[in-house]
Amino acid sequence: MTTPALLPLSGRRLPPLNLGASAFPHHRATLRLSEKFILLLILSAFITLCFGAFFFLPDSSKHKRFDLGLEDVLIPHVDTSKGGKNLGGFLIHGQGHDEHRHREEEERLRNKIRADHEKALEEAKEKLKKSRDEIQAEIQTEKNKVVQELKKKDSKPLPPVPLPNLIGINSGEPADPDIREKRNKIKEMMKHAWDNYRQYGWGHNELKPIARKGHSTNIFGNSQMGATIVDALDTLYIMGLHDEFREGQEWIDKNLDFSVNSEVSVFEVNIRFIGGLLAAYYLSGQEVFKIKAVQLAGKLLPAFNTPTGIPWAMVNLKSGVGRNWGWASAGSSILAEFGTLHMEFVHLSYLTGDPVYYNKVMHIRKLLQKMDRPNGLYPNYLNPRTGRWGQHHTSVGGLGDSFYEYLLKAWLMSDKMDTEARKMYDDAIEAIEKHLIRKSNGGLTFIGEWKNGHLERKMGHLTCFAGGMFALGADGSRDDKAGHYLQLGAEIAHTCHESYDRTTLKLGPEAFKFDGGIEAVAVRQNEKYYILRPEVIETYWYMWRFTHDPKYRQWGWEATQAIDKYCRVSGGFSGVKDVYSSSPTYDDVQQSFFLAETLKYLYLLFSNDDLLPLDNWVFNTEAHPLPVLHLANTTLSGNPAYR
Ligand code: DMJ
Repeated sequence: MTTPALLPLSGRRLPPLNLGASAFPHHRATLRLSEKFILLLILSAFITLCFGAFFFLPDSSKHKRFDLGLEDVLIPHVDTSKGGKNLGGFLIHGQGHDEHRHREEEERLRNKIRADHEKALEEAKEKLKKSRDEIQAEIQTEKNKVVQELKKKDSKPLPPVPLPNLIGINSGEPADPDIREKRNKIKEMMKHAWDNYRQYGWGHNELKPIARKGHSTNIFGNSQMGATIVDALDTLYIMGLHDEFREGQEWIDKNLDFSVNSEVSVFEVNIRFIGGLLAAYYLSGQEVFKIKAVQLAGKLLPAFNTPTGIPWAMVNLKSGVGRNWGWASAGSSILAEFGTLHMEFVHLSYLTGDPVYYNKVMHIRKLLQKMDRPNGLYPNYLNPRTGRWGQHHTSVGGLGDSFYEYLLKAWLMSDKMDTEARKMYDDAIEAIEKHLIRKSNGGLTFIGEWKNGHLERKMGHLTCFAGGMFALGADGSRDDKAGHYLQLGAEIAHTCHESYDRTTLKLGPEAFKFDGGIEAVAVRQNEKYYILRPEVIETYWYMWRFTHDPKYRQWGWEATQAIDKYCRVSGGFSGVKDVYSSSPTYDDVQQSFFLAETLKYLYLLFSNDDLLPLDNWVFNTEAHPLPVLHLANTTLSGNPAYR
């Protein structure tokens, strides 16, 4: 594998990014201790044999063998008076040298070998006197020592990597006083959410703002991993809430521990924790975030140990045992989960110089590329044992969404070098447009869901992110259809705004229909909730960045006011169970993505474009900004697109 130097990122020439295995001696397989012990015994038996044989041989043979071993050895020597030839401070032994000195030297070496060997024999005999259990206990102690050593290594600083150009991380103050005021209001909402979490839920994953205590769900496993802290860090940073940021950093430094017996969602932990930690690292430059991200990533790797390399949905952080969700079609992994690792994993390889992360996600991509796709669509379910699709359901909302997003963002994040990802995105979007995107009777463009050859005319709140994605992917689109995709983005933004506007609370339902005269309205009771989700606001923000049409700020402000009016409680912010009811009930959960995404996108919507410019930053699916990597001249193994 070639390892050429990286192109300069900010006018400096960077050191080579050596991604070969030899660059990571600690990653090489080490001999297991029990094997080492057996080898030691065999070796000492062998030495005994040789040594014994040596003493039984006739004297002449001994000298001959010994001389053979020493003849070509250079022994440091400065005395040339007795006929030796001095070559640069070394004497070539055996050319007219002093016979007596030679014999003395031989004798000294013989004695040393004998003493060393007797010691080794004694040790081996002692070991053999011990019971099997005692020997095993000793092996275990040695193993523990190695584990401790590795732990120490883990907390050592990682090799320094030149940072990409980090532009626009603390600006964006709008000149217009009205916009400034709105931005300040959003910052105040962030402070309210954070302060209450700080007071009532600190260290827990999320907050119950009404019960005023910690909250968690199975995606985070059963331990307190401070999901809200990690998810919120970069929002705090860009809002200039530096004291709060420092509090979060301190907690992470002291308390965030991944050696817990806890089964977590690989996808959620990747997008919220690894994404959040990496963004916090890039923004603040604090090493602790990078170190924690890498430690955590190491804990996710066993999830990839499946017959196909498609990871399990869940992994136990301690045992490394993985499995899939019980509800997934025929034991399948989920497209939006195993397909939403690319951005973070490429950054991990970039920062550590270790190709393992990159190789895992490229393996997934290659496997997907080879598979047949019904109607050119990617089904949501893939069995990690057989490598076959599960049910033929396709969605740009739940179960599918961020897979498409990450194809586009892989291309953007590679400084548009990863053309393979762009092609996969273009192909997928063409099939989606053909089979899933329709106009309702009332003229609203919507994205439906494909279920076994049938289009369900229903769109999820989650699907609304696609408006922003189409706009983001417009530039560079196939056949130069930039205008078309920007228009498609605007239409989706409009439809999603309608789904908010047609409710009592002016907040969007979880899913809405376009059927039998129903237009952008939820029908089933269990689809009427709003859980502080970001996708609609996310699309407003992208549309604002690309068009500067004031209606996007206006729509964003409507949503801000509705959230503040109906979701704010004295203990934080809560989701509501029915957006069509004038007296809503709360679900009593302040989701971590409310701080990571919803409030961040709102804040950016009312900031100038020079805060996190899209030419330099790509947001992961949890709104964590990661810098564009200028990898033009870097070989990352396996992907010709990077060469
Ligand atoms: C977030 O965790 C991410 O945006 C994810 O991709 C799906 N949606 C939730 C919030 O709705």
